[in-house]
Order: sequence, then structure tokens, then C-alpha cells
Amino acid sequence: MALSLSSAPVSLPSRSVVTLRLNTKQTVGFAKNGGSDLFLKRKAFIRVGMAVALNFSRFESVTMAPPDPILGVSEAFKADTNDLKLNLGVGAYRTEELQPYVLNVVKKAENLMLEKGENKEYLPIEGLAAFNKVTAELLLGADNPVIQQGKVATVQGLSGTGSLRLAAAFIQRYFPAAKALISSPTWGNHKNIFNDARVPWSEYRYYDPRTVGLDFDGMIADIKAAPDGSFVVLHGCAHNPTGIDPTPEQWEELADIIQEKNHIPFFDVAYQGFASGNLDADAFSVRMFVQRGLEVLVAQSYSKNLGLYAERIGAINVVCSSPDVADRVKSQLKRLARPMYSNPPVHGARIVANVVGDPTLFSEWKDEMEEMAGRIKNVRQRLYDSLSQKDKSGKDWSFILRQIGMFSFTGLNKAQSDNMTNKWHVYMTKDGRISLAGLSLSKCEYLADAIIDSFHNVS
Ligand code: PLA
Repeated sequence: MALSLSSAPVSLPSRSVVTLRLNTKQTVGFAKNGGSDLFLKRKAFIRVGMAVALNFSRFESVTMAPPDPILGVSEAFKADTNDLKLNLGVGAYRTEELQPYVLNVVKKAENLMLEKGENKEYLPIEGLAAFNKVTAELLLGADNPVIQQGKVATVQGLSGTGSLRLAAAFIQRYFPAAKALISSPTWGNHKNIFNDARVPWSEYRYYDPRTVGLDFDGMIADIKAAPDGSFVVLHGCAHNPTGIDPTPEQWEELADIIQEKNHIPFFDVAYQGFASGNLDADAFSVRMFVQRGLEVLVAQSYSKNLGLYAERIGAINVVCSSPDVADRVKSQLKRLARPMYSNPPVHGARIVANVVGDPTLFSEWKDEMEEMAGRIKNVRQRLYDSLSQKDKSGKDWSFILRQIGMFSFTGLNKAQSDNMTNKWHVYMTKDGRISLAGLSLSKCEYLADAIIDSFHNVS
């Protein structure tokens, strides 16, 4: 049915809603009103509400989101035209020439894939079987009894973030009353992930600015005080942003408390191999909890250790008390994944399966990882040396050497971090974190000057 207006044109303000009173002589007809059909009878009078589309957006009420505190730093860096600029924001490995790095083992794995002429069919919802097998083995050790007994539910995820998000959706569905406990501070996206999944969270003490070290007593006290059965989010190794990990003895004590409180440990393992350069050593915390017979959740990422940032490859592993429970948990993870993203991408999964599953490539990977971890250790040392030599105030910068992994938590506050960027063109997160993976030996002196100026001249 065609509707027409016969009156003279009228001018309307842009946000107008016009109500028309129509007299129709159609015997039977219908008009669309919102989503439902409106049937018109003979001589029926109807009211039709209609929005007039004059510069009016239905999205008018959408406000501008703030830039992401980490990935937004890269956008700001790109826009800076100064030659001195340095991007120490996102944790992405660069070469000494500050160029992105594609690992040789990744190139070899990709060549193999080309030679085999792999297809692009959908993966199953849980991901590539060969990937899921090797990823659980890499995390837990291939001879771990929980793997042999089929107690691990592994689902390929959209890297670390997607795996954490899937697990958060699982928590929300099956433990709607439970809380997540996250460290203060933590990787900024943890809060977003739990917020969006509608999982309530609270923080436990972690970092002590006075000692620039771990507030272990505070951590224990807060985990003890939390409601029984909470999900304790723990960084498996190389805590982001502080670079401070519990000692093996402290990990044992944490496991005691978590067990006592009936909490569920939820590990985020985004840096396996990057903390110490050794894959097994970096899995110590997770393996120790599993060995105690605890049920744990572990999100894994291959962004950093295999340099597969953009391939979005990782996994969520749920170690369960029986194979039967593991099967059911896996079925529910798949059920959650299907309406979210259906099934995961195949390319990164094949790379990981080829590298970790092949003894020659696996050993080459370990060498390359040691090299990357070694380069970061070298710039860490050089930065400490430069700061110690240049800073005449007597400040002790040795905390930089005690921190591990990709980052250094400098202790610079927001105003000081702003000075680093605005005056020195050093891009970093506002919590004072710098990514040493984006630093070269030759830039250490410049960075030391920037830090000393910001620390002493900006309050
Ligand atoms: N967990 C932690 C603790 C992380 O630091 C990161 C990445 C992830 C998970 C997720 O990484 P993925 O999804 O790429 O696997 N953190 C980075 C990048 C390196 C980021 O913020 O996304 C960082 O600069 O902190």
C-alpha cells in the first residue's frame, strides 16, 4: 500500500517525530510499524509514527569511547612525526633495529603449510585437534597424568583475550554468584573482560610501591578475606604490568590458601617462555597447582612467545577432577563459543601445531625464544646502567633488574608519564609501564635521560 502526503511542504526541525492520521479505503492491506505488521480494515483510522530523517541519527545518544589505554598508545605514536619517537606502549617484540619480527620457525611452518596445500574449511567449534593437543602439552608437560587421563578440556580461543573472555562467559553462566579476584594492578583488559561478561570482580593487593616489590602479605590477606569459591586470576609468569612474580615458596603458600578457601585458580599465561626464556620453568606455577589435584582454568596466548599477535591464537584449558566432568565442561565451552564467533581461525593454529608438534622446529623455536628473551634482558641491563650512571641523586634503580618479562614498571606517575610522551616522544602507558621489548640498546641512554627528567622535574 502506498502512503502519500498531499499537503504543502513543511520545514521541520531535525529531531521531529511526525504523527499522521490517515484515512484508508483499502479493503485489506498492511503497513509496517516497527517490527510488526499492522493490518488495515475498510475505513480504518490508523496512527503512524514516523521519524523524519533530516540529519538525525538513531545513534545520536552514542558517546565517544576513550582511546584504549594500551592499544590507543600505538595510535598516538603513529600520529607523532618526531624522529626521536619511541613506542614502549604495547608489549610487542621488536628487533634491535626496532622492526617487527617474524620468527624463522613461523616462516618454516607457513612454508610447510603451503607445500601441503591446506584447505580453508571451517574448523570444529573447539578448534584444530592437533593444536589443542600440543597446546595442553606445552602448558602442562606432555607426560602430565591429567592429560593422559583425559581430564583437560581444551578449546582453541581467539588468542589470550578471547580465551579469557570465553572462560569469563562460562563463569557467568555456571557460577553467577561468584566473583573474580584480580591483582592490583593488573593488565587493564582484565577488568573490561569481566565487566562485559558480567562477572563481578574485586582486587587483591599485589604491588607495594614502597618496596617496588610484591605485597605478599596483602595479597594473602585479600585472597583469604574474599568469599569462598572465588575465581582467583593469577598471572602464570611475568606479571603484567609489574614484572614481579611470587617466588616458588610464595606460590606454594598461595596454593595452600586457595585450596583452603575452596577458590578456583584462573591462570592467565600470556608469556610462557618470555619470563625466563624457558618454557617449562615459566609453567611452574600452573603445573604445581595441577599437581596438587586442584581444578584450574588456564588461558594461553601465542602472541608473544611465537610472535603471532595478529593471528589470534590461544586456548582455554580447564583441568577437571575427572574425564567425565572435562567432557561436559568442554561441551559447554563450545556451546558458548558457537553463537559468539562460531569457530576459531585456522592459520595460527596450524603454525603452532607444526612448530610445537615437530621436534626440530620445536628446538629451533626454543633457541629463538631465548634470543628474544635475551635481547630484552640486555636492554634491561643497559637501561639500568644508563640510569645509574646519569642520575646523580642516589636513587636506587635496581628494581628494574629485579623485574622480569617484557615490561618494566618504572614507578612514574601519570603526570610524569605524560611528560615522557609530550616532551620526550616516548610513548608508554599512563600507569608508568614501559615495554622493554620495544627498546633497543642504542636508545637506552635517551630513555634514561627522559626518565630522569620526568622523575625529578615533574611531580
Ligand atoms: N593477558 C595478559 C596478561 C596480557 O598482557 C595480554 C596482552 C593478553 C592476556 C592478551 O594478549 P592476546 O590477546 O594478544 O593473546 N597484553 C599486551 C597487548 C601485550 C594488549 O594489551 O592487548 C599489552 O601490551 O599489555
